[in-house]
Amino acid sequence: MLPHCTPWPAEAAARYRDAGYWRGETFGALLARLAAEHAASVAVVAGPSRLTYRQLDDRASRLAAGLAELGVRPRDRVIVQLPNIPEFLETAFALFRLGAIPVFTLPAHRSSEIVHLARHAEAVAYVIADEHDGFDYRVLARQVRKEVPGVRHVLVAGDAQEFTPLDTVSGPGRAFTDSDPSDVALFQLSGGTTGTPKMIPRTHDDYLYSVRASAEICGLTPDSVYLAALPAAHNFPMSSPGVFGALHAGGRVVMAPQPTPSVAFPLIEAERVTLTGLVPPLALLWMETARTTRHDLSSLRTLQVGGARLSNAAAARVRGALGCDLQQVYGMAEGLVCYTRAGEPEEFHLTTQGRPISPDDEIRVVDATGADVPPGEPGELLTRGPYTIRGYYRADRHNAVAFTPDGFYRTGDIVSRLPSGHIVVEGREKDQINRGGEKVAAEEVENHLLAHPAVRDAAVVAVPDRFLGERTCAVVVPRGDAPDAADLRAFLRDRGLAPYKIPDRVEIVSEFPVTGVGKISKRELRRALAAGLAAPR
Ligand code: AMP
Ligand code: DBH
Repeated sequence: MLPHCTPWPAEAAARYRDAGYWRGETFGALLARLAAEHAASVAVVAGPSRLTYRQLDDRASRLAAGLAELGVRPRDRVIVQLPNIPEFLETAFALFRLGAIPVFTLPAHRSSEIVHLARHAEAVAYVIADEHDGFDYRVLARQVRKEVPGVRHVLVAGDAQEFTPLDTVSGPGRAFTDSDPSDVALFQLSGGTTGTPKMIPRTHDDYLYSVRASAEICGLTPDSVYLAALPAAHNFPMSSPGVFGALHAGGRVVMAPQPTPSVAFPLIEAERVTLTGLVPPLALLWMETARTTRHDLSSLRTLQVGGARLSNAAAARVRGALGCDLQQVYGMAEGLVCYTRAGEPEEFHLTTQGRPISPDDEIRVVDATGADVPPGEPGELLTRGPYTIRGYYRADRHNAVAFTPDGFYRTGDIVSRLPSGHIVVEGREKDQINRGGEKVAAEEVENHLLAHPAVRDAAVVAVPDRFLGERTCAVVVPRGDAPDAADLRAFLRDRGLAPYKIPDRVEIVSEFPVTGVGKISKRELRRALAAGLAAPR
């Protein structure tokens, strides 16, 4: 395995192979097999572009050859920051074929995240779109190149300006040595709880298992049409079953450049989409818009909702509003994914976040001392299994707290488990805000705030929100004159923080409530905010 990653113990790896979970196939080999089996079927629809499996395979091969000519080698890390455009899958599979390792970042990430990741990953290349959603990624690329000179190549889908146009990176198709299936295929990012985003190494064996099993659980076939509405780089639309799951089944992927009803609904109608996945706030928006839409959504069989807790009330409305089944999905880029499944009583779909993919997903629900709680009681979910990582990349210190000594990942989620094995997400104890599925690590934003000259101390907490579930509130103790909210937000934007991490609300206080040992009490702070912050000042 790539250095600075934590392999599974040999005993566990042998068990996962024996059980048939890890099959020794790589993503590069997968596409070649699919191209042989489904050559003339349409694999991807994105904008005006329609690619068959054979064309996708061919483009990936030529792009891989072009990247090799540029000097990108197996195991080199490449930052991929692409929206849902055809180049997304071409680039992903070109890197897999070459054996280089994509680091999938979100279109919303900015210099703060990308510079850190490029450095931490020692990336040699950065793949972007020219513009998306009003943002010019070439400006970002200039800054990344300046701050991380190791990034030798910037490849641009669209107008490249001084950089390399992605469509000129091409070489004659040739054979590549297949990667080791037990090695890292790609990096996902964690929403995390720490000052900097953590990189999640996923191997061909483990990720492909989660993709294949997800496609089976979701009943995907060559007739399935999956709409990628959320950014395809995110673990949910990538693998649960997502774009890779749809391809694995020989189905069709439709890439929506935006997840809004005005973009997605016409695509559902035109392409007869059967499955898509959304975060709860988008599911609410779709249900609202569907009432008056003139678009025919009747092809949609299942709406998956995940990333944040869907309220039971909203869950109950999905079938009536969209005329399809609801499937709840509770997952994490670190591994474990739970689904409600077709054929289960309706109640499970409406009130639980599903049960794990694998019979070999080990689940513990524990109290603060690490002891198992009685069945049905809430506690923190710990998990270990055939597609859950044993460590973040180059993060020894954090790994020592994020994993138990025997290799369980501490999710930081508070759940209860039903006798059926279904999991209900009750809350969270990690220091993170789940802003409608977008995860914000409090510490990361706090560190940026602390860099402001007028900020003495800062705490970022969640405040309840009807639409997003939670929003972020930055509570600040000033040094002298209090900075105003607009100034603080502009300061964070200038530091290159992703827009979804910019605090929705800013409150100034003279001091923080503290716990018995003198730490900031976020619990008290949340309570005070709910009470209008009249309390401890
Ligand atoms: P990440 O580790 O950044 O991939 O984010 C995964 C986290 O998202 C989980 O640990 C949960 O906190 C949250 N999450 C994902 N799906 C759901 C869901 N269906 N309900 C509640 N929380 C969820
Ligand atoms: O929130 C997530 O990270 C998530 C949600 C649903 C996920 O990674 C997944 C499914 O695979």
